[in-house]
Amino acid sequence: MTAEPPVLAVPEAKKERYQSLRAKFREHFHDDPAFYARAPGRVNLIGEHIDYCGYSVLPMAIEQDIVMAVLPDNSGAISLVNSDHQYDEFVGDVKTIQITKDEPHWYKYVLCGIQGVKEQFCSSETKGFKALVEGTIPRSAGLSSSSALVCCAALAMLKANGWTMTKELLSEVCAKCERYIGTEGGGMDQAISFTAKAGKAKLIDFNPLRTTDVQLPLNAAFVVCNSLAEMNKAATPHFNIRVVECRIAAQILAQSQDDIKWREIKRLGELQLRLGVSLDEMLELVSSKLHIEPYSKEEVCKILDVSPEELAETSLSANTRNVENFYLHQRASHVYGEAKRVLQFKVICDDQPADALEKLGELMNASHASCRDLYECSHPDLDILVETCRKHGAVGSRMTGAGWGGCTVSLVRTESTVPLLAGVRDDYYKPNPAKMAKAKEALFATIPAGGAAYYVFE
Ligand code: ADP
Ligand code: NG1
Ligand code: MG
Repeated sequence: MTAEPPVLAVPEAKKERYQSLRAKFREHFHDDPAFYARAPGRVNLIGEHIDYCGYSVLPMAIEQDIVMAVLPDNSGAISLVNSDHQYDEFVGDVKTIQITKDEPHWYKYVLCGIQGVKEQFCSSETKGFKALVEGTIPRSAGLSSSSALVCCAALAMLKANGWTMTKELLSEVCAKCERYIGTEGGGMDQAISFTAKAGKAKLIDFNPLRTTDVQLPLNAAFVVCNSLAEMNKAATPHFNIRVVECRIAAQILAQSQDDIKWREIKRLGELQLRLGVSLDEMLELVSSKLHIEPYSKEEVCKILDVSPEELAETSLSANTRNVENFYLHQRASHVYGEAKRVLQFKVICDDQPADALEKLGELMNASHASCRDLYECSHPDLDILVETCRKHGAVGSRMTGAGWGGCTVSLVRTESTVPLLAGVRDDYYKPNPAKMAKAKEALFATIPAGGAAYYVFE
Protein backbone atom coordinates (compact mmCIF):
# COMPACT_ATOMS: atom_id res chain seq x y z
CA MET A 1 0.00 0.00 0.00
CA THR A 2 2.44 2.63 -1.13
CA ALA A 3 0.45 4.07 -4.02
CA GLU A 4 -0.75 7.64 -4.28
CA PRO A 5 -4.46 8.39 -4.70
CA PRO A 6 -5.28 7.76 -8.37
CA VAL A 7 -6.47 10.27 -10.98
CA LEU A 8 -9.57 8.79 -12.62
CA ALA A 9 -11.96 9.81 -15.37
CA VAL A 10 -15.38 10.84 -14.08
CA PRO A 11 -17.41 7.63 -14.56
CA GLU A 12 -20.40 7.77 -16.92
CA ALA A 13 -22.88 7.23 -14.07
CA LYS A 14 -21.46 10.20 -12.13
CA LYS A 15 -21.13 12.69 -15.00
CA GLU A 16 -24.39 14.46 -14.20
CA ARG A 17 -23.35 15.10 -10.59
CA TYR A 18 -19.90 16.37 -11.52
CA GLN A 19 -21.33 18.57 -14.28
CA SER A 20 -23.71 20.05 -11.77
CA LEU A 21 -20.79 20.70 -9.39
CA ARG A 22 -18.93 22.40 -12.23
CA ALA A 23 -21.97 24.59 -12.96
CA LYS A 24 -22.23 25.59 -9.28
CA PHE A 25 -18.51 26.30 -9.16
CA ARG A 26 -18.79 28.56 -12.24
CA GLU A 27 -21.78 30.34 -10.81
CA HIS A 28 -19.89 31.16 -7.65
CA PHE A 29 -16.30 31.65 -8.79
CA HIS A 30 -16.86 32.66 -12.46
CA ASP A 31 -14.21 30.17 -13.53
CA ASP A 32 -13.84 26.42 -14.18
CA PRO A 33 -12.55 23.95 -11.61
CA ALA A 34 -9.25 22.30 -12.57
CA PHE A 35 -10.01 18.96 -10.89
CA TYR A 36 -12.31 17.18 -8.45
CA ALA A 37 -11.29 15.45 -5.24
CA ARG A 38 -13.46 12.76 -3.68
CA ALA A 39 -13.24 10.99 -0.30
CA PRO A 40 -15.81 8.42 0.86
CA GLY A 41 -17.44 7.90 4.25
CA ARG A 42 -17.36 4.50 5.89
CA VAL A 43 -19.39 2.06 7.89
CA ASN A 44 -17.53 0.27 10.64
CA LEU A 45 -18.57 -3.39 10.67
CA ILE A 46 -16.91 -4.17 13.99
CA GLY A 47 -14.26 -2.69 16.31
CA GLU A 48 -15.87 0.35 17.95
CA HIS A 49 -13.93 2.82 20.07
CA ILE A 50 -10.78 0.76 19.98
CA ASP A 51 -8.70 2.39 17.21
CA TYR A 52 -7.50 5.09 19.61
CA CYS A 53 -6.49 2.33 22.05
CA GLY A 54 -4.22 0.87 19.36
CA TYR A 55 -6.49 -2.03 18.29
CA SER A 56 -7.44 -3.21 14.81
CA VAL A 57 -10.82 -2.33 13.33
CA LEU A 58 -12.83 -3.66 10.39
CA PRO A 59 -14.68 -1.03 8.34
CA MET A 60 -15.65 -0.66 4.68
CA ALA A 61 -16.06 2.50 2.61
CA ILE A 62 -19.55 3.50 1.47
CA GLU A 63 -20.71 5.11 -1.76
CA GLN A 64 -21.67 8.36 0.00
CA ASP A 65 -18.84 10.87 -0.10
CA ILE A 66 -17.49 14.40 -0.03
CA VAL A 67 -16.56 15.84 -3.41
CA MET A 68 -14.77 19.14 -3.96
CA ALA A 69 -14.51 20.96 -7.28
CA VAL A 70 -11.15 22.71 -6.99
CA LEU A 71 -9.16 25.48 -8.67
CA PRO A 72 -5.67 26.31 -7.31
CA ASP A 73 -5.13 29.91 -6.18
CA ASN A 74 -1.56 31.22 -6.47
CA SER A 75 -2.28 34.07 -4.05
CA GLY A 76 -2.57 31.60 -1.15
CA ALA A 77 -6.24 32.42 -0.56
CA ILE A 78 -8.60 29.65 0.57
CA SER A 79 -12.17 30.26 -0.64
CA LEU A 80 -14.78 27.70 0.32
CA VAL A 81 -18.41 27.48 -0.61
CA ASN A 82 -20.75 24.62 0.27
CA SER A 83 -23.51 23.42 -2.05
CA ASP A 84 -25.64 23.13 1.11
CA HIS A 85 -26.44 26.75 1.94
CA GLN A 86 -26.89 26.11 5.65
CA TYR A 87 -23.08 26.30 5.72
CA ASP A 88 -21.52 29.78 5.53
CA GLU A 89 -18.89 30.66 2.96
CA PHE A 90 -15.33 30.88 4.21
CA VAL A 91 -12.42 32.98 3.01
CA GLY A 92 -8.96 32.80 4.58
CA ASP A 93 -5.29 32.57 3.78
CA VAL A 94 -3.18 29.43 3.73
CA LYS A 95 -0.35 31.23 5.57
CA THR A 96 -2.43 32.20 8.58
CA ILE A 97 -4.66 29.19 9.29
CA GLN A 98 -5.97 29.03 12.84
CA ILE A 99 -8.10 26.15 14.07
CA THR A 100 -9.53 26.95 17.47
CA LYS A 101 -11.12 24.16 19.50
CA ASP A 102 -14.28 26.08 20.38
CA GLU A 103 -17.15 25.85 17.86
CA PRO A 104 -16.58 23.01 15.34
CA HIS A 105 -17.65 25.06 12.26
CA TRP A 106 -17.74 23.00 9.06
CA TYR A 107 -14.85 24.82 7.39
CA LYS A 108 -12.53 23.98 10.29
CA TYR A 109 -12.53 20.34 9.14
CA VAL A 110 -11.38 21.60 5.72
CA LEU A 111 -8.70 23.72 7.39
CA CYS A 112 -7.52 20.64 9.34
CA GLY A 113 -6.84 18.81 6.06
CA ILE A 114 -5.10 21.84 4.54
CA GLN A 115 -2.96 22.39 7.62
CA GLY A 116 -1.99 18.71 7.88
CA VAL A 117 -0.66 18.68 4.31
CA LYS A 118 0.96 22.10 4.67
CA GLU A 119 2.98 20.87 7.64
CA GLN A 120 4.50 18.11 5.48
CA PHE A 121 5.98 20.56 2.96
CA CYS A 122 7.97 23.58 4.09
CA SER A 123 7.32 25.93 1.20
CA SER A 124 7.36 29.70 1.17
CA GLU A 125 5.09 29.75 -1.87
CA THR A 126 2.24 27.60 -0.74
CA LYS A 127 -0.84 27.90 -2.94
CA GLY A 128 -4.38 28.03 -1.75
CA PHE A 129 -7.48 27.05 -3.69
CA LYS A 130 -11.10 27.82 -4.43
CA ALA A 131 -13.45 24.94 -3.75
CA LEU A 132 -17.09 24.08 -4.05
CA VAL A 133 -17.81 21.40 -1.44
CA GLU A 134 -20.63 18.88 -1.66
CA GLY A 135 -21.33 16.02 0.73
CA THR A 136 -23.77 13.11 0.57
CA ILE A 137 -22.70 11.39 3.82
CA PRO A 138 -25.32 11.72 6.58
CA ARG A 139 -23.72 14.16 9.02
CA SER A 140 -22.95 13.51 12.66
CA ALA A 141 -24.26 9.98 12.17
CA GLY A 142 -21.21 7.76 12.71
CA LEU A 143 -20.49 7.34 8.98
CA SER A 144 -17.43 9.55 9.14
CA SER A 145 -18.54 12.64 7.26
CA SER A 146 -16.01 14.64 9.28
CA SER A 147 -13.01 12.58 8.17
CA ALA A 148 -14.18 12.45 4.56
CA LEU A 149 -14.21 16.26 4.65
CA VAL A 150 -10.71 16.38 6.17
CA CYS A 151 -9.33 13.79 3.70
CA CYS A 152 -10.93 15.48 0.70
CA ALA A 153 -9.45 18.84 1.75
CA ALA A 154 -6.01 17.24 2.10
CA LEU A 155 -6.30 15.89 -1.47
CA ALA A 156 -7.35 19.32 -2.76
CA MET A 157 -4.41 20.99 -1.02
CA LEU A 158 -1.90 18.45 -2.30
CA LYS A 159 -2.89 18.66 -5.94
CA ALA A 160 -3.34 22.44 -5.88
CA ASN A 161 0.35 22.64 -4.94
CA GLY A 162 1.55 19.89 -7.27
CA TRP A 163 2.62 17.77 -4.29
CA THR A 164 2.10 14.03 -3.81
CA MET A 165 1.85 11.70 -0.83
CA THR A 166 1.13 7.99 -0.48
CA LYS A 167 -2.28 6.85 0.74
CA GLU A 168 -0.59 5.53 3.86
CA LEU A 169 1.07 8.84 4.75
CA LEU A 170 -2.13 10.73 3.92
CA SER A 171 -4.05 8.44 6.30
CA GLU A 172 -1.63 9.20 9.11
CA VAL A 173 -1.42 12.91 8.39
CA CYS A 174 -5.21 13.25 8.27
CA ALA A 175 -5.74 11.21 11.46
CA LYS A 176 -3.36 13.61 13.21
CA CYS A 177 -4.71 16.83 11.76
CA GLU A 178 -8.37 16.01 12.39
CA ARG A 179 -7.42 16.13 16.08
CA TYR A 180 -6.89 19.91 15.68
CA ILE A 181 -10.69 20.12 15.88
CA GLY A 182 -10.47 18.85 19.45
CA THR A 183 -11.50 15.18 19.30
CA GLU A 184 -8.80 12.64 20.12
CA GLY A 185 -9.84 10.03 17.54
CA GLY A 186 -7.95 7.04 16.22
CA GLY A 187 -7.04 6.57 12.57
CA MET A 188 -9.77 4.28 11.29
CA ASP A 189 -11.83 6.78 9.32
CA GLN A 190 -9.00 8.38 7.40
CA ALA A 191 -7.28 5.04 6.66
CA ILE A 192 -10.39 3.46 5.15
CA SER A 193 -11.25 6.60 3.21
CA PHE A 194 -7.85 6.56 1.48
CA THR A 195 -7.19 2.83 1.14
CA ALA A 196 -10.64 1.35 0.47
CA LYS A 197 -11.02 -1.02 -2.46
CA ALA A 198 -14.41 -1.65 -4.09
CA GLY A 199 -15.84 -5.01 -3.06
CA LYS A 200 -13.65 -5.48 0.03
CA ALA A 201 -13.88 -4.61 3.68
CA LYS A 202 -10.53 -3.89 5.39
CA LEU A 203 -8.82 -4.98 8.54
CA ILE A 204 -6.88 -1.92 9.67
CA ASP A 205 -3.96 -2.34 12.08
CA PHE A 206 -2.20 0.62 13.68
CA ASN A 207 1.36 1.45 14.75
CA PRO A 208 2.42 0.90 12.04
CA LEU A 209 -0.62 1.41 9.84
CA ARG A 210 -1.40 -1.68 7.79
CA THR A 211 -4.52 -2.63 5.86
CA THR A 212 -5.60 -6.10 4.75
CA ASP A 213 -8.46 -6.88 2.37
CA VAL A 214 -11.30 -8.82 3.95
CA GLN A 215 -13.57 -10.86 1.68
CA LEU A 216 -17.05 -10.82 3.18
CA PRO A 217 -19.23 -13.92 2.62
CA LEU A 218 -20.89 -13.69 -0.80
CA ASN A 219 -24.41 -14.04 0.62
CA ALA A 220 -23.83 -11.21 3.12
CA ALA A 221 -25.40 -7.78 2.65
CA PHE A 222 -25.23 -4.79 4.97
CA VAL A 223 -28.01 -2.34 5.73
CA VAL A 224 -27.40 1.04 7.37
CA CYS A 225 -30.20 2.75 9.31
CA ASN A 226 -29.78 6.29 10.55
CA SER A 227 -31.64 6.81 13.82
CA LEU A 228 -31.62 10.52 12.92
CA ALA A 229 -30.39 11.38 16.42
CA GLU A 230 -27.41 13.61 15.52
CA MET A 231 -24.23 13.81 17.53
CA ASN A 232 -21.35 16.12 16.64
CA LYS A 233 -18.34 14.55 18.32
CA ALA A 234 -16.40 17.80 18.63
CA ALA A 235 -19.30 19.74 20.18
CA THR A 236 -19.51 17.68 23.41
CA PRO A 237 -16.90 16.01 25.63
CA HIS A 238 -18.47 12.49 25.39
CA PHE A 239 -15.91 11.19 22.90
CA ASN A 240 -12.86 12.55 24.69
CA ILE A 241 -14.15 11.34 28.06
CA ARG A 242 -14.04 7.78 26.70
CA VAL A 243 -10.51 8.32 25.33
CA VAL A 244 -9.41 9.60 28.73
CA GLU A 245 -11.12 6.78 30.66
CA CYS A 246 -9.24 4.26 28.50
CA ARG A 247 -5.96 6.10 29.10
CA ILE A 248 -6.43 6.22 32.87
CA ALA A 249 -7.51 2.54 32.94
CA ALA A 250 -4.29 1.64 31.11
CA GLN A 251 -2.22 3.76 33.51
CA ILE A 252 -3.81 2.31 36.65
CA LEU A 253 -3.38 -1.24 35.32
CA ALA A 254 0.26 -0.36 34.51
CA GLN A 255 0.72 0.97 38.05
CA SER A 256 -0.36 -2.44 39.39
CA GLN A 257 2.61 -4.06 37.60
CA ASP A 258 6.04 -3.96 39.25
CA ASP A 259 8.11 -3.51 36.11
CA ILE A 260 6.09 -0.89 34.20
CA LYS A 261 6.22 2.89 34.65
CA TRP A 262 2.62 4.07 34.24
CA ARG A 263 3.68 7.41 32.77
CA GLU A 264 5.05 5.57 29.74
CA ILE A 265 1.62 4.08 28.97
CA LYS A 266 -1.07 6.01 27.09
CA ARG A 267 -3.15 3.21 25.56
CA LEU A 268 -4.71 -0.07 26.59
CA GLY A 269 -3.06 -1.68 23.55
CA GLU A 270 0.41 -0.50 24.57
CA LEU A 271 -0.04 -2.11 27.95
CA GLN A 272 -0.93 -5.48 26.40
CA LEU A 273 2.18 -5.26 24.19
CA ARG A 274 4.38 -4.47 27.20
CA LEU A 275 2.94 -7.37 29.17
CA GLY A 276 3.10 -9.74 26.18
CA VAL A 277 -0.10 -11.52 27.15
CA SER A 278 -3.37 -12.44 25.38
CA LEU A 279 -6.58 -10.40 25.26
CA ASP A 280 -8.20 -12.97 27.57
CA GLU A 281 -5.42 -12.38 30.07
CA MET A 282 -5.96 -8.62 29.75
CA LEU A 283 -9.67 -9.17 30.50
CA GLU A 284 -8.69 -11.16 33.60
CA LEU A 285 -6.33 -8.38 34.66
CA VAL A 286 -9.15 -5.84 34.33
CA SER A 287 -11.42 -8.02 36.46
CA SER A 288 -8.85 -8.51 39.16
CA LYS A 289 -7.36 -4.99 39.31
CA LEU A 290 -10.15 -2.53 38.46
CA HIS A 291 -13.28 -2.17 40.57
CA ILE A 292 -16.72 -1.85 39.04
CA GLU A 293 -17.71 1.31 40.93
CA PRO A 294 -16.59 4.49 39.17
CA TYR A 295 -13.23 5.95 40.23
CA SER A 296 -13.33 9.48 41.57
CA LYS A 297 -10.63 11.89 40.42
CA GLU A 298 -9.35 11.91 43.98
CA GLU A 299 -8.94 8.11 43.95
CA VAL A 300 -7.19 8.17 40.56
CA CYS A 301 -4.77 10.82 41.83
CA LYS A 302 -4.10 8.80 44.97
CA ILE A 303 -3.38 5.57 43.05
CA LEU A 304 -1.08 7.31 40.55
CA ASP A 305 0.39 9.54 43.26
CA VAL A 306 -0.16 12.80 41.37
CA SER A 307 -1.90 16.10 42.00
CA PRO A 308 -5.04 16.95 39.98
CA GLU A 309 -2.91 19.45 38.02
CA GLU A 310 -0.38 16.76 37.18
CA LEU A 311 -3.15 14.33 36.19
CA ALA A 312 -4.40 16.95 33.73
CA GLU A 313 -0.94 16.90 32.13
CA THR A 314 -0.42 13.14 32.05
CA SER A 315 -3.90 11.91 31.24
CA LEU A 316 -6.60 14.50 30.49
CA SER A 317 -7.46 16.70 27.51
CA ALA A 318 -8.70 20.30 27.30
CA ASN A 319 -12.40 19.43 27.45
CA THR A 320 -12.12 16.66 30.07
CA ARG A 321 -10.34 18.57 32.82
CA ASN A 322 -13.48 18.84 34.90
CA VAL A 323 -14.58 15.21 34.69
CA GLU A 324 -14.93 13.83 38.22
CA ASN A 325 -15.85 10.13 37.70
CA PHE A 326 -14.19 7.51 35.53
CA TYR A 327 -15.75 4.13 34.65
CA LEU A 328 -12.50 2.28 34.17
CA HIS A 329 -13.56 -1.36 34.60
CA GLN A 330 -16.39 -1.04 32.08
CA ARG A 331 -14.42 0.87 29.43
CA ALA A 332 -11.36 -1.39 29.56
CA SER A 333 -13.56 -4.53 29.48
CA HIS A 334 -15.25 -3.22 26.34
CA VAL A 335 -11.98 -2.43 24.61
CA TYR A 336 -10.29 -5.78 25.22
CA GLY A 337 -13.52 -7.70 24.44
CA GLU A 338 -14.16 -5.71 21.25
CA ALA A 339 -10.54 -6.13 20.11
CA LYS A 340 -11.05 -9.89 20.44
CA ARG A 341 -14.29 -9.80 18.44
CA VAL A 342 -12.54 -8.02 15.54
CA LEU A 343 -9.97 -10.81 15.30
CA GLN A 344 -12.72 -13.44 15.47
CA PHE A 345 -14.67 -11.63 12.74
CA LYS A 346 -11.62 -11.64 10.46
CA VAL A 347 -10.99 -15.37 11.03
CA ILE A 348 -14.61 -16.20 10.12
CA CYS A 349 -14.33 -14.13 6.92
CA ASP A 350 -11.10 -15.95 6.04
CA ASP A 351 -12.41 -19.45 6.82
CA GLN A 352 -15.98 -18.91 5.54
CA PRO A 353 -17.55 -21.82 7.47
CA ALA A 354 -21.08 -22.94 6.49
CA ASP A 355 -22.57 -20.92 9.36
CA ALA A 356 -20.37 -17.83 8.72
CA LEU A 357 -23.28 -15.39 8.69
CA GLU A 358 -24.70 -16.57 12.01
CA LYS A 359 -21.26 -16.37 13.61
CA LEU A 360 -20.58 -12.87 12.26
CA GLY A 361 -24.06 -11.82 13.36
CA GLU A 362 -23.43 -13.06 16.91
CA LEU A 363 -20.24 -11.02 17.08
CA MET A 364 -22.05 -7.90 15.87
CA ASN A 365 -24.82 -8.39 18.44
CA ALA A 366 -22.23 -8.85 21.21
CA SER A 367 -20.47 -5.70 20.02
CA HIS A 368 -23.68 -3.73 20.31
CA ALA A 369 -24.39 -5.04 23.81
CA SER A 370 -20.87 -4.07 24.87
CA CYS A 371 -21.18 -0.56 23.37
CA ARG A 372 -24.54 -0.12 25.09
CA ASP A 373 -23.78 -1.61 28.51
CA LEU A 374 -20.04 -1.23 29.07
CA TYR A 375 -19.05 1.72 26.88
CA GLU A 376 -22.39 3.52 27.25
CA CYS A 377 -22.15 5.08 23.81
CA SER A 378 -25.46 3.86 22.41
CA HIS A 379 -28.73 5.81 22.33
CA PRO A 380 -32.30 4.61 23.08
CA ASP A 381 -33.19 5.02 19.37
CA LEU A 382 -30.19 2.90 18.34
CA ASP A 383 -31.26 0.17 20.78
CA ILE A 384 -34.76 0.24 19.26
CA LEU A 385 -33.32 0.15 15.74
CA VAL A 386 -31.10 -2.90 16.30
CA GLU A 387 -34.10 -4.77 17.75
CA THR A 388 -36.25 -3.70 14.79
CA CYS A 389 -33.60 -4.85 12.32
CA ARG A 390 -33.25 -8.22 14.03
CA LYS A 391 -37.05 -8.63 14.05
CA HIS A 392 -37.08 -8.09 10.28
CA GLY A 393 -34.40 -10.63 9.44
CA ALA A 394 -30.98 -9.17 10.36
CA VAL A 395 -28.65 -11.95 11.51
CA GLY A 396 -26.72 -9.33 13.47
CA SER A 397 -27.14 -5.63 14.17
CA ARG A 398 -25.15 -3.01 16.02
CA MET A 399 -24.60 0.69 16.39
CA THR A 400 -21.73 1.94 14.22
CA GLY A 401 -19.30 4.84 14.58
CA ALA A 402 -18.86 6.80 17.75
CA GLY A 403 -22.54 6.50 18.74
CA TRP A 404 -24.72 8.52 21.13
CA GLY A 405 -26.94 8.73 18.06
CA GLY A 406 -26.27 8.09 14.39
CA CYS A 407 -26.52 4.79 12.58
CA THR A 408 -26.84 1.06 12.99
CA VAL A 409 -25.31 -1.49 10.64
CA SER A 410 -27.07 -4.82 10.14
CA LEU A 411 -25.84 -8.01 8.54
CA VAL A 412 -28.49 -9.65 6.43
CA ARG A 413 -28.72 -12.50 3.93
CA THR A 414 -28.70 -10.88 0.48
CA GLU A 415 -32.18 -12.21 -0.35
CA SER A 416 -33.61 -10.71 2.89
CA THR A 417 -32.44 -7.17 2.16
CA VAL A 418 -35.68 -5.91 0.59
CA PRO A 419 -37.98 -7.27 3.36
CA LEU A 420 -35.61 -5.85 6.00
CA LEU A 421 -35.65 -2.39 4.42
CA ALA A 422 -39.45 -2.48 4.12
CA GLY A 423 -39.96 -3.70 7.70
CA VAL A 424 -37.68 -1.07 9.23
CA ARG A 425 -39.26 1.67 7.12
CA ASP A 426 -42.72 0.69 8.39
CA ASP A 427 -41.77 0.23 12.04
CA TYR A 428 -39.17 2.95 12.68
CA TYR A 429 -39.64 5.73 10.12
CA LYS A 430 -43.31 5.64 9.02
CA PRO A 431 -44.93 6.38 12.43
CA ASN A 432 -42.97 9.66 12.61
CA PRO A 433 -43.55 12.01 9.62
CA ALA A 434 -40.30 13.95 10.29
CA LYS A 435 -38.32 10.70 10.21
CA MET A 436 -40.26 9.36 7.23
CA ALA A 437 -39.41 12.47 5.23
CA LYS A 438 -35.73 11.55 5.59
CA ALA A 439 -36.09 7.77 5.18
CA LYS A 440 -34.72 7.70 1.62
CA GLU A 441 -31.27 8.93 2.70
CA ALA A 442 -31.45 7.40 6.17
CA LEU A 443 -32.08 3.77 5.27
CA PHE A 444 -29.99 1.99 2.65
CA ALA A 445 -28.24 -1.22 1.71
CA THR A 446 -24.53 -0.80 1.05
CA ILE A 447 -21.62 -2.68 -0.51
CA PRO A 448 -17.91 -1.95 -0.01
CA ALA A 449 -17.07 1.12 -2.13
CA GLY A 450 -13.75 2.41 -3.50
CA GLY A 451 -11.34 4.83 -1.82
CA ALA A 452 -10.43 8.48 -2.25
CA ALA A 453 -9.33 9.69 -5.69
CA TYR A 454 -9.04 12.67 -8.02
CA TYR A 455 -11.45 12.94 -10.91
CA VAL A 456 -11.16 14.80 -14.21
CA PHE A 457 -13.40 15.04 -17.27
CA GLU A 458 -11.71 13.27 -20.18
P1 ADP B 1 -19.48 12.02 11.68
O1 ADP B 1 -18.04 12.02 11.30
O2 ADP B 1 -19.90 10.80 12.42
O3 ADP B 1 -20.40 12.29 10.51
P2 ADP B 1 -18.74 14.28 13.32
O4 ADP B 1 -19.42 14.87 14.50
O5 ADP B 1 -17.41 13.72 13.54
O6 ADP B 1 -19.74 13.19 12.70
O7 ADP B 1 -18.63 15.37 12.17
C1 ADP B 1 -19.79 16.03 11.64
C2 ADP B 1 -19.43 17.41 11.19
O8 ADP B 1 -18.69 17.35 9.95
C3 ADP B 1 -20.66 18.26 10.85
O9 ADP B 1 -21.19 18.88 12.01
C4 ADP B 1 -20.05 19.30 9.89
O10 ADP B 1 -19.39 20.32 10.59
C5 ADP B 1 -18.99 18.48 9.15
N1 ADP B 1 -19.54 18.03 7.85
C6 ADP B 1 -19.78 16.78 7.45
N2 ADP B 1 -20.27 16.73 6.19
C7 ADP B 1 -20.35 18.01 5.76
C8 ADP B 1 -20.77 18.65 4.56
N3 ADP B 1 -21.24 17.97 3.52
N4 ADP B 1 -20.69 19.99 4.51
C9 ADP B 1 -20.22 20.69 5.54
N5 ADP B 1 -19.81 20.17 6.69
C10 ADP B 1 -19.88 18.83 6.82
P1 NG1 C 1 -17.11 9.04 13.85
O1 NG1 C 1 -18.29 8.47 14.51
O2 NG1 C 1 -17.18 8.85 12.38
O3 NG1 C 1 -16.87 10.47 14.17
C1 NG1 C 1 -15.13 8.32 15.59
C2 NG1 C 1 -13.62 8.40 15.42
C3 NG1 C 1 -12.99 7.06 15.04
C4 NG1 C 1 -13.43 5.96 15.98
C5 NG1 C 1 -14.95 5.95 16.09
C6 NG1 C 1 -15.47 4.97 17.10
C7 NG1 C 1 -12.59 10.44 14.59
C8 NG1 C 1 -12.21 11.21 13.39
N1 NG1 C 1 -13.28 9.33 14.37
O4 NG1 C 1 -15.78 8.19 14.33
O5 NG1 C 1 -11.58 7.17 15.03
O6 NG1 C 1 -12.82 6.10 17.24
O7 NG1 C 1 -15.47 7.24 16.45
O8 NG1 C 1 -15.09 3.68 16.79
O9 NG1 C 1 -12.25 10.82 15.69
MG1 MG D 1 -16.37 12.08 12.64
